[in-house]
Amino acid sequence: MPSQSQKYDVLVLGAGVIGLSSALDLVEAGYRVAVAAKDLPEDSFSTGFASPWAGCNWHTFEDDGSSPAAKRDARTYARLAKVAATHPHLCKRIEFVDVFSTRVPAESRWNNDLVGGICEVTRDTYPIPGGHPHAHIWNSYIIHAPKYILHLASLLRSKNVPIVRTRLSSLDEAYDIPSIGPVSLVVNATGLGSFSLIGVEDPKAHPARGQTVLVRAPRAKRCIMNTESFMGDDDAAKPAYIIPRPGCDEVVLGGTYIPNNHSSLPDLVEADRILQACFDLEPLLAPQGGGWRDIEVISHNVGLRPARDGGARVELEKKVVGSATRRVGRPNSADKKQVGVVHAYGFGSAGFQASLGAAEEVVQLTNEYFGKPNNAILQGRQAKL
Ligand code: FAD
Ligand code: FLA
Repeated sequence: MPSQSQKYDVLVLGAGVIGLSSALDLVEAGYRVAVAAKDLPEDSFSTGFASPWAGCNWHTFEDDGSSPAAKRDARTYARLAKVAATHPHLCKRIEFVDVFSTRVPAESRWNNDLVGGICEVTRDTYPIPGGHPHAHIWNSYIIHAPKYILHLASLLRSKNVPIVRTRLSSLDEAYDIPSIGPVSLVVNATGLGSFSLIGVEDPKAHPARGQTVLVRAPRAKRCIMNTESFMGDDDAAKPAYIIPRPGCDEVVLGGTYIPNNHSSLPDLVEADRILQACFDLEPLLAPQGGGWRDIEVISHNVGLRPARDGGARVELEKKVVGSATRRVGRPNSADKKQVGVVHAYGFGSAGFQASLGAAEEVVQLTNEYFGKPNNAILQGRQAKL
């Protein structure tokens, strides 16, 4: 059970979509939570974290519906219905078109039932974007990523959860941050930070560079995805995707997925390739009668996805902290303390679409650490987003 002598039960390290969603579900489950991070949701232009740069949609990349990642995606899809109903400027269910060069049976996709059915069409019977031979038409969610994380932060603050700015060099420091005080459980939601955070230093964690072009295109209303080669190594067919943002006339055009590339500098040749490929899929991106060069560009952006070989790490680790928490000028009060860490990082391309499912797992692992039953989740209690 949490200690009553401490002000907070759990410190969530990281204020991207995973840390914030987890913090909200933890509060709802009755925990006293604080959040600390070097990049905060207000830092909408910081390339120090991934969340503000997401497209952002729910478009699962899982093949197997029974995988932990697919389960997270499924829970998030279910919960996004409520977000869309209450905050349509942050999240909206719209038409998605996935284009393919070869037939992909709709019934082979695990999310067919979850999303209310995927309709398989061919170009003989349907005007498929870009003239591709095959497509799936279905409905899913788009999210305004930078506004959504601000919304999560504002919900947390309204529940008196402090969100403090700090950059830690070691995980052990998180157990006694000066403005927060001692905690015995830390949620490690540091994304790419888990590669270099002392005490985690996960060699499987790496960046996957994603370049996008943010444009103004009030006529483009559908999410169109040509992601056959996404995350693959087929250079011939580079991915292109069009993701409108809810509540405004902005559209995110993508994109690239380049593992182990740390550069946040946009490549303008790549930007032209994205604009052309997206215009081929959706001529409504340009003003009436215009070509791809007439698309109104707002900004060229790069975000580094927190990828991880083998997928996201969501697990409880028990450990002892002590000597590494000792910092120059600070008393050595935390020597040899038994603590826990719930890791929740490495979500790559899927942090938003996995976020609410991942948050539920974080609560379950937190309950496990504190020896509490997991009935809060079973009874369907989650943060009201
Ligand atoms: P981050 O957002 O990176 O947050 C990490 C947090 O940890 C930050 O607050 C950071 O400051 C903090 N931190 C790190 N190290 C330290 C430290 N040492 N000390 C203190 N704090 C630290 N996902 C989708 O689901 N759908 C999409 O359509 C989608 N599109 C994308 C498009 C692009 C171009 C990109 C780049 C990403 C996209 N993603 C999408 C992926 C998504 O953005 C990420 O998976 C998600 O943002 C990861 O969230 P996170 O909270 O794990 O990490
Ligand atoms: N998840 C998004 C990305 O990572 C995509 O770029 F759906 F757009 F692919």
